[in-house]
Amino acid sequence: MEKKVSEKLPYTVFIEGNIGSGKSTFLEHFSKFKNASLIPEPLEEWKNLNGINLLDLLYKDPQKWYMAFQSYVMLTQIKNHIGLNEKPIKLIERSIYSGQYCFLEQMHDNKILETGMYHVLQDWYNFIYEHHKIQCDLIVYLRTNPEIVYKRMKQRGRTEESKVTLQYLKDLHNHHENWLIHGKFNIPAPVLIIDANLDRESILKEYEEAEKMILGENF
Ligand code: TTP
Repeated sequence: MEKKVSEKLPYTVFIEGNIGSGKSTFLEHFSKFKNASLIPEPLEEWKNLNGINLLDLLYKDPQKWYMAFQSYVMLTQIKNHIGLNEKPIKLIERSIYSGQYCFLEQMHDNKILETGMYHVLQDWYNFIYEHHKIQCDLIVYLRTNPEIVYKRMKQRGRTEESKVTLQYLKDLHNHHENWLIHGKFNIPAPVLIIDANLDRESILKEYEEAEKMILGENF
């Protein structure tokens, strides 16, 4: 009997790292591999949910909007995780794990999110892990210095992020480190650390050198 596409779980890589660490550039680099599906973050959906820009509202009034924003992020991420895939490799920008272990933790630590709301979202995450197989074979951690990503973020000039401070990026960096380096939370697959502080040209060279390691036997 012919195997259904959904039964063959693709070799799946999560691309993780701070805001501005170069996750989109990383994905672009891998577009030359035709056997890989590239799944960018659904940022446009977060910026336009029936005409409403949730990302903008989040930064304008985090206390009021974080819960709605993060629930929607979670929904769009789970769709990406469980979506059908016809190619043998899947490269995904971020994952449901960084949503929980980095952003949710950060908002709770900073007291943006009330503990009751934090527990509601935690329960949703736990429910998802219990009921869906989240395939992950490798995590690529684009490791950066917060000062560098802050500069990049300012240069990129995404209007919604104009209020993001260096301190916010430092805290978010620490949450990535706690998860992926210090093992504070579940790490679902081996982690490949890439120094993503370099300029664009040098970093593309580094990605090229890491291609084989990242794609494994699918290279
Ligand atoms: P990132 O997911 O870090 O994407 P990016 O476009 O900055 O990545 P890169 O420059 O490395 O290509 O963040 C996008 C925005 O969404 C950012 O403002 C942070 C916000 N965000 C949250 O607030 N909570 C979340 O759970 C996620 C995933 C993003």
